[in-house]
Amino acid sequence: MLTNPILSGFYPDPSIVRVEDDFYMVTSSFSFFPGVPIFHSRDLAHWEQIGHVLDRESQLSLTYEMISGGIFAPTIRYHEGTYYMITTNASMQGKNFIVTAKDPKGPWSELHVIEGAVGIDPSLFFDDDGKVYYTGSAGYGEEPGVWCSEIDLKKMELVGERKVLWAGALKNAASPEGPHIYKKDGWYYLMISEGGTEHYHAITISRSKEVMGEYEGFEGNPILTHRHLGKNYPICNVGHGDLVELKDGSWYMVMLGSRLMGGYHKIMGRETFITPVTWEDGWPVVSYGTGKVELSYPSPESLPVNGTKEKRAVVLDHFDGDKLGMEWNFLGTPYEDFVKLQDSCLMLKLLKKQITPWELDGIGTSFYEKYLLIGKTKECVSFLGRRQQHKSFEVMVKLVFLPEESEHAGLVVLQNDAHQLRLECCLNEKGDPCVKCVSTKLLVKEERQYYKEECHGSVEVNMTKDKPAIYLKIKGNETNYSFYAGTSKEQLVAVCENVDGGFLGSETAGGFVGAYIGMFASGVTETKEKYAAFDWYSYVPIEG
Ligand code: 6LW
Repeated sequence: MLTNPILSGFYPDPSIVRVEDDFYMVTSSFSFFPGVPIFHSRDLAHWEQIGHVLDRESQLSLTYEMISGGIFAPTIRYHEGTYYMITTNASMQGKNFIVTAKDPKGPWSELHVIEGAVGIDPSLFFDDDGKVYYTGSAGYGEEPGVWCSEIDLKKMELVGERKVLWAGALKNAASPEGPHIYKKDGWYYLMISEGGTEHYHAITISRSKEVMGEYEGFEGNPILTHRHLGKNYPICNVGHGDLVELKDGSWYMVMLGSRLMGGYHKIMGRETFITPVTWEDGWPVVSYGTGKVELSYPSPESLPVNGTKEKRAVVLDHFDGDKLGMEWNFLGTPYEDFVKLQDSCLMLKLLKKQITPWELDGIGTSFYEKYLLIGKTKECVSFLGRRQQHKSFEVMVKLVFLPEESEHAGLVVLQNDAHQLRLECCLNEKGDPCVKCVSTKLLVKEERQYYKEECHGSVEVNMTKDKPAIYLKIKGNETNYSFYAGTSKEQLVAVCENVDGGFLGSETAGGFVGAYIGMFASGVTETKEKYAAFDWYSYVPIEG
């Protein structure tokens, strides 16, 4: 059975390739590090992460100024023994680059920046005559449309003129982007997305006898959208897809979509879904007979069902090894050594920079002004998190930390710097250790942004000074988040229950990412080095 989403949680803009019996898929990663997670499957149902394409500073240099900057939609392709991944780093003046590997597990090469390649969403097409083509979306300030140019992969440079191929199916289509070219039965098919990556997202297609055009749009466009299904339909935003042909000649499409939680709330952001594709009269029919992304499909007949990965596996990390598991992400490139694995604990250094907005500082800054701050600093935030992947889950940690003045450590449900729910260990007004539940929200007044912090509950905790251990637990159920703490794992007390986390959805918070449940630490540590120790972290999926 193919059960959707095939990658739950924040995994947008999927791109897929088949190499003999193996399928590989990559997704966007924005300002999280390492970048571009890569997955493997043999049955299209079970996907196992095999690494990250961008796993070192020389490939990926990011700061935490803008979570939705960084790495946009990647494309993965394979040709004659080499894997190619091409993408945009929005935080590197929007440069488009290629990295290559002989083994998709890595190591991947250093960046080959493609000079003159404007816009986002680059893709590669290998034609039968040995020529290779680059497609991408229009550059900043240009007429919307997708363009194409031949590319020389030995020199890693564009060849000849670039030509606009298609501007989408609708007249004045919004955001024609995410192009991929495929060849089938003597036709070149150009599949793109339009309508913007939110509710009106759609996938459309055109075809041509020549790779550089003229492309003729399909009269039956769009071939996939959920925009007409209403805002109560449980899967929305469907778009940005990539096609794959199986050995037996059947076709599938992977695409992004968002599952709604507790109303029109997209807390987990954009996830990866799959549908079968059939061809009729030379054009694709997506999800034959229903025309929309279903929650499940029969497994492809020609593929062995050999996956083992349990979709609702409990994750319990004791931080015993000397390397972090692949599910963990930093926010920005970890320039400083603020994270270490020591004595079977994850040690997070208390850094001065907090995970809440520091530039807005309650005064107000426009989105654009904030964008200009990208790359201005290399300061890190002390954060390590994994994605929220289920509508209902429980996360628990054991934290060893005795807070002093201005010091905080704990758990955070993070959509971005200004949309968070935190369960944090700190000092209360009396100067005693306590655990607080605090929300950070962004408010917009007269086009200026302000952020607001609110305490939803606080409990005092009696920690022993020599071994100050505390258990923190967050329970999420749709938009309700509940927070618990205690010095004994068996006797946790409620700090506050059923806090409305609807504001964490990307429809309110904006941006391209999805919720993380992370650990963090901050404090003024100019004179001393202090760490918060996380002994273990468990993530228990409950539903969805
Ligand atoms: C991506 C664009 C889009 O580059 O959103 O869904 C942008 N589509 O194609 C960021 O994910």
